[in-house]
Amino acid sequence: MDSRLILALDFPSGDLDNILNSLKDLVAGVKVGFPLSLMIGWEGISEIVKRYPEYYWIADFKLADIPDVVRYILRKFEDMNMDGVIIHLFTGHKRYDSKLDLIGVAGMSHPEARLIRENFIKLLEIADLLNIWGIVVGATRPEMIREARRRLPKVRIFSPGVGFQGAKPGSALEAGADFEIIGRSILRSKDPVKAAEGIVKVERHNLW
Ligand code: BMP
Repeated sequence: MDSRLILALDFPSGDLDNILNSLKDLVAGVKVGFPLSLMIGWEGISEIVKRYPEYYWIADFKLADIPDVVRYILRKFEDMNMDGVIIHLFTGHKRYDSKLDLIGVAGMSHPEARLIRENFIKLLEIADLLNIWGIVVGATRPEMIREARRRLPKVRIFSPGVGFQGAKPGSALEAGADFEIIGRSILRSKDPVKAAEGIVKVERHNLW
């Protein structure tokens, strides 16, 4: 699928099946984390992942623990049929033998993420050493996306911070990201499909 939009399914206001059915042609993947897990539980998450295999599913719990614990969690996410998983890089990591695509946090979108920002190059180096599949870099800092792209030409870059947090749709892609992760601008809109259509149109216009 040619969409570069990943839905952050944090705060769904309507029926989950409605949302997931109606966005199939617009959204390439869905990111789930603590908000939805606390809302519908692990069983609920597991069920929607299995019900909608057409999406690329990302487990976003920003793992930052010792390797044995991370390894256990990765196995559980594999059992849930997740496709990708987001881990923190600042804890240092082994190379995990996992079927999941590992996506490391290299930069964050909120202004308070100063420590992470100050160590951005080091985090990119860790990502490189691990030969990691993907990284997260906030869309609110396009210069960081450009730097990540320059240093790691092959890594997949996922970029949150579009819409509600201020970055314009398409701007992260333009800076070199592969996907924009967007939640509230779609889910809090009166018409989520229309909102997603508008975003995809701009993203395509900028890119293709
Ligand atoms: P929204 O489009 O509603 O701002 O959602 C952004 C999503 O991306 C949230 O799920 C948030 O946890 C995640 N995210 C982020 O906003 N900034 C980061 O630096 C890293 C994230 O994972």
